Amino acid sequence: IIKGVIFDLDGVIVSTDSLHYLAWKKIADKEGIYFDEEINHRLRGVSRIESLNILLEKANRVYTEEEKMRLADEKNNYYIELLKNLTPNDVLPGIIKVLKVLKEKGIKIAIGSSSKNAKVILERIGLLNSFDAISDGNDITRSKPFPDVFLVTAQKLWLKPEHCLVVEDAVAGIKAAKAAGMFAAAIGDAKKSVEADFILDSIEDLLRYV
Ligand code: B16
Ligand code: MG
Repeated sequence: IIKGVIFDLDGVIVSTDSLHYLAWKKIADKEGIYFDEEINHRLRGVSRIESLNILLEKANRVYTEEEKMRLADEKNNYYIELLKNLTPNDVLPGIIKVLKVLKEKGIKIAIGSSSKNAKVILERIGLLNSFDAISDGNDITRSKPFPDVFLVTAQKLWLKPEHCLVVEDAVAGIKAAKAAGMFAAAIGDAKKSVEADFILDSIEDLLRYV
């Protein structure tokens, strides 16, 4: 029995995944490093610094820790600039309806994101006060595929992991949900995950499972 649904943010509630791509692409181009959409899928759900490490796999030299910190900061500054253009119109289709139905059914709703910018994003899209709990990259040190962000969220909801269902667009996020002992529903890129309990062709499909 599902008592709480934990939503990933980037790629599930709002398409900030495409903004992450633009910001990383700018860094890659400046550094002369090959980067494409395929590599970008691997950055879904993982932390900023781990994302940079994946991007640097294609670099032809070694970067110092100091250089890495500078590049990660630079990327985040571009990304924050891009976030300023977000409005409530950027909430992905079907989300508002699904949140409303879940609330009506008495199911708790939460955000479990790896992003340190999660609250800024939720504020911009007008959903900061819509959830029973929000956990993000500031609550944890190990990001997805570790289960930490979802376990913290379940605690904030006062729910056991086995009563929670996670909605994710990242393969790393599905792994994290399963490692947390929760149900996992995959949408978008995560549909290729073999670990997901449910595959969603659209977010409304979620309502079949709760
Ligand atoms: P930031 P999610 C994740 O958010 C993104 O999918 C991932 O691409 C990003 O690297 C990570 O947040 C960290 O984001 O640089 O803003 O702290 O999908 O877990 O909501
Ligand atoms: Mg995501």
